Amino acid sequence: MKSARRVPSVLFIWVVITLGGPWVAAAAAAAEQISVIDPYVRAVPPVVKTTAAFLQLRNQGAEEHLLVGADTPVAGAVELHMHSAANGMLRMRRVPHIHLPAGQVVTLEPGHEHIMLFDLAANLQPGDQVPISLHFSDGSSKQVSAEVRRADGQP
Ligand SMILES: [Cu+2]
Repeated sequence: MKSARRVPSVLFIWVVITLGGPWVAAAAAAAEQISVIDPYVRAVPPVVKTTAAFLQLRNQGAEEHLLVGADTPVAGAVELHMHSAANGMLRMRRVPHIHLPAGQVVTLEPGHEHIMLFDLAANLQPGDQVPISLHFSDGSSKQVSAEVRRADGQP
């Protein structure tokens, strides 16, 4: 198994060396500087085709980055959302990006910012792992695996 895992990294290094230069160096920045803490997706009943993903993003870099989008094979569409109170109602709306200030941890949590998943392809069971790609403003992306959890936080 070890040799099988080595091939992609060798290929990756070859690609970076061969195609490298400023573009690749810049594109790698945000994804490398941002660590993802405790990503999860809220479980919903089978008839419900939308849900949300939550996580914490720690920007260990010296510059602010933006989360500009996400995608996952389990959803037909993905949007970045935030909640806002208007006329006593808690509404959510789409936002173009979420700010990730340098040196800070930004928490996407229920009632605040979240990653909205529409048109779920399959019923997600608690304990399932959902692959999510996070896209940053510098063009880099980070792949995370989010656990499906019940709304009450129990696995
Ligand atoms: Cu939403």
